[in-house]
Amino acid sequence: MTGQPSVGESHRLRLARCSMAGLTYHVTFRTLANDGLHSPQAKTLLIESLRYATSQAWYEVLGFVIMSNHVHLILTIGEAKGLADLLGSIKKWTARRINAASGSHGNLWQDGFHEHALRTEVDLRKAQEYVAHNPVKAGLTEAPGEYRWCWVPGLYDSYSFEEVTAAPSGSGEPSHGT
Ligand code: NI
Repeated sequence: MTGQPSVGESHRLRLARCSMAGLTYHVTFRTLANDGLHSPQAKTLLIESLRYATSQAWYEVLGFVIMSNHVHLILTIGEAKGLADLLGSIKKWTARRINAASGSHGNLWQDGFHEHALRTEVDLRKAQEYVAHNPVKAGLTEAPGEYRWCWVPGLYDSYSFEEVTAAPSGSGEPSHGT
């Protein structure tokens, strides 16, 4: 057969390549520098990459928080890409864009990432609370849900995904600092 495979066929091929589709993970990845994601611009670029990958149905985002030197991301992966592939794409794209925006060179990210599979609703809820409480533990906000760079659907989503993404693109700091 030439040309495009039928939808059903490509679906089966992808499933065969990636048996992990549909699983949910809590993923953590870190910058080399302690302030690698300090600027609002860097955080915005990271969210843009999450949004792009979501639009491509590579995964569904079930929560994230962007701290100055690391990111927590809860996601259910789709059929097109495995977890390592997905994280590789996000890290590569954001490194290029964030370096370009800040005039930096070299590695933005530490190698690899830490992943934890979430197998039950209870696991998922615990991970979502953990993510949302990161800025509180860091002393950045009083309560979960107040941090500009955190979004957990159904729990702490006073900003829509789109509103979180629509961050100031200039150099202004958000009122709560990092
Ligand atoms: Ni953390």
